[in-house]
Amino acid sequence: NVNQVKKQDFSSSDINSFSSSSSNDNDISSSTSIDYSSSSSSLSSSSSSSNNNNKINLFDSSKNDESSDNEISIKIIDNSSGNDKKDSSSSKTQEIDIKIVDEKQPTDTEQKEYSPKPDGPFNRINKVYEENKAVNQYRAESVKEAMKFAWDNYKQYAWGRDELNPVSKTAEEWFGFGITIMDSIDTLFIMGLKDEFKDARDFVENLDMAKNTTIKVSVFEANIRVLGGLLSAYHLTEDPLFLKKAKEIGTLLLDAFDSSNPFPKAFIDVYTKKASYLRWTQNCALLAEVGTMFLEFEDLSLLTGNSVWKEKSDRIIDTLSKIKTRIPGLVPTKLKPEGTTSCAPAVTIGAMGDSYYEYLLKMWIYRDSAENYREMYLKAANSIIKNLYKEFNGVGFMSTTLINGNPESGLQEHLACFLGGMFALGAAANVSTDYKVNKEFMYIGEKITETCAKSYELSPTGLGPEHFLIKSNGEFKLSGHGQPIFFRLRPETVESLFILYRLTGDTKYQEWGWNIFEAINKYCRISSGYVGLKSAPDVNSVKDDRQQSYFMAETLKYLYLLFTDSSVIPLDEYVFNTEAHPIKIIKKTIV
Ligand code: DMJ
Repeated sequence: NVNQVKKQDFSSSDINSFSSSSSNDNDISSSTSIDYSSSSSSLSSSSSSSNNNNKINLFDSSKNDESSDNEISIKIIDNSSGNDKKDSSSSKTQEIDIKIVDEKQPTDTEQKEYSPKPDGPFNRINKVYEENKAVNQYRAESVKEAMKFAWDNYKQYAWGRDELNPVSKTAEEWFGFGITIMDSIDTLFIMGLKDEFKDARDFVENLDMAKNTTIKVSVFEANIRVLGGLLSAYHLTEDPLFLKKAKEIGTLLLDAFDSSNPFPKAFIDVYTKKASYLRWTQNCALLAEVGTMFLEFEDLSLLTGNSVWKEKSDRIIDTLSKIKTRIPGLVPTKLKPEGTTSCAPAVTIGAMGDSYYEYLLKMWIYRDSAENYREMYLKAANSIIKNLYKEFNGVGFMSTTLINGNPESGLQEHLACFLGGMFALGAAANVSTDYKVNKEFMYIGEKITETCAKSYELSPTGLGPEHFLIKSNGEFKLSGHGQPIFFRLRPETVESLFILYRLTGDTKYQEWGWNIFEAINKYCRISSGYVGLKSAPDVNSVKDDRQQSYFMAETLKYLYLLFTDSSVIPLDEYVFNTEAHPIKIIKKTIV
C-alpha cells in the first residue's frame, strides 16, 4: 500500500598538432517542457502535466538544485465492509506512508526493462533486432567486456589522471580533471557496469575542480568532455551530484570569456582564472572551438535556471551568423576574437571546423525556436554538398578543406566521417521543409558512411587511416600523400554506422561495425589496455601508447548501442554532444 507518487587529436589536441609551438600549448526534469519563445533572457517553464499550472522561473538563482525527499504520512479510512449498511464501527483506520520520490534522486544503474520504441524515422530496428537477438546480445556483451577491460586497466595504472598509456603503464596528465573518468561515466551507466560507475561517481564527488593548477586547460575539451560528460550523467541518472559538478566546471569556464569579445579564449587556468589564446593561431579563435559550446551551455542554463551560459552561447551564434562568407554558410576556420572577420580564408569541415556544423543541426534538434540554427545548418549543408562532395565511380566522399575556394581534391579525413551520421540524422528529422532535399541528405549520409566503412574494410588490419584518398576512378588509396595515416581509436565511423543503423534498420551497418570491433580487439588490445596504431594499414604497425579518453566515451559507446535494442538511448529522446554524451531533447515535436 505504499504508493510512489508520481584533438593529440584534431579539434583541440589535433589542433595542437598543427602547431609549431611546444607542448606547452597543450598549450528539469524531463517532465518539464521549456518555452524558449524567442527571448533569450526570459525562459519560463511549465510542467507538462495538464493539471499543474505552476510556473517555474528557471532563472531564479535562489532555487536550490538539491531538493530532498519528502515523506508524508496520511490516514486512510476504509469503509468498505462489504455490507451495504454503513457501520462506522467497522471502519478500519490505516496509516500508510507515502513517499514522494524526488525526480532528481539517483536511480539504480540497472538497465530499464526493454520496451521498444515505436517504429518511426528515428527507429527502424525493432524487427531486425528481434530476428538477430541472440547475436545482438552476444555482441553487446562483448563490447561491454571491452569497456570493462579498458576501464580496469585505466583504474590500475592511471586512476584519477587524464589518460592511460597502456604500453608504458603510466598515466598521461593533460589538464588534470581525470578526463577518462568524466568521459566514461555515462557509458558505464548505459552498460550497467555498476561497480565501475560507483567508483567514477565517488571520484567526481571528491574532485575539487577549482583547485586544478594546470595552467592551460582547453576550454573546448573541458566543455565537450567534462561538462558534456557530467550533464549526460545527470540526464541519465538524475543524481544531483552531477549537476552540481557540471555547474562547477561551467562556472570555471566562464573565465575564458571577457566582455569585449564574443568568443572565449582557448585556454583557462582555473586556479588563477587567467585565460590565454592558442599561440600558433596568432590569437585567432578556431571555429570548432568556439562553435561547439551551444548545446552544453544552453543545457546547463536550462538545468540550473541560470541564463549566464545561454547568454554566452547566444552571443557566439549571433556573431557567427553575421560573418561574411565567400560560400554561403561555410565559415572560415580561423576567426578574429571580436568575430567580425576571419584571420584566413580557408574553410574546413574536418579538424578545427567539424563540430560547429554538427551543433547547428543538433541545436535545432535539441529545442524549439531554433530557426536560426536550422537556417545556418541548411545553408552550410547545401554548400558542403555543392563544393566538397564528389562521387567517383559511385564512391562518394568529402574533401574536407577548401583553400582559396578550391577543394583539396580527393582527400578525406577520418574526423569528417561523422558527416555520414549528421546528414542522415538531419534528413530523418526533416530539417528541410523540402522532401527532396531531405532525401538527398539521406543519400549523402549513406554514401559517406559507406565510404568511411570501406576505408576500414580495405585496410589489411581492418582499421581505417586518419586520411585516405579517393582516386578519380573511385579507387581508395590508404597510404602516402603526405598526411598521417595512424589509427587512433577514433569514433567517427562507428558513430555514423550506429546512426544509420537506427535510422534505416539495415543490418549491414552492424556487420561493418562488428568487423571494426574485431579488428580493434585484434590489433589494438594489449594486456594493459587499448592503444592506437602508427600506421593503420600495416599489420605489423608500431603501436602508440595512448588509450584515448574518447575511446570509452564514444567508440565503445557507439559500438555498444549498435547492438542494443531501440529502448537504449532512443534518438528521438536524446541528442549526442560531439563527444557522444547523450543530452535529453527538450523539443516538443521533432519530426
Ligand atoms: C572527439 O574528442 C570529439 O568527437 C571531437 O569532436 C572530435 N575529435 C575527437 C575524436 O576523434
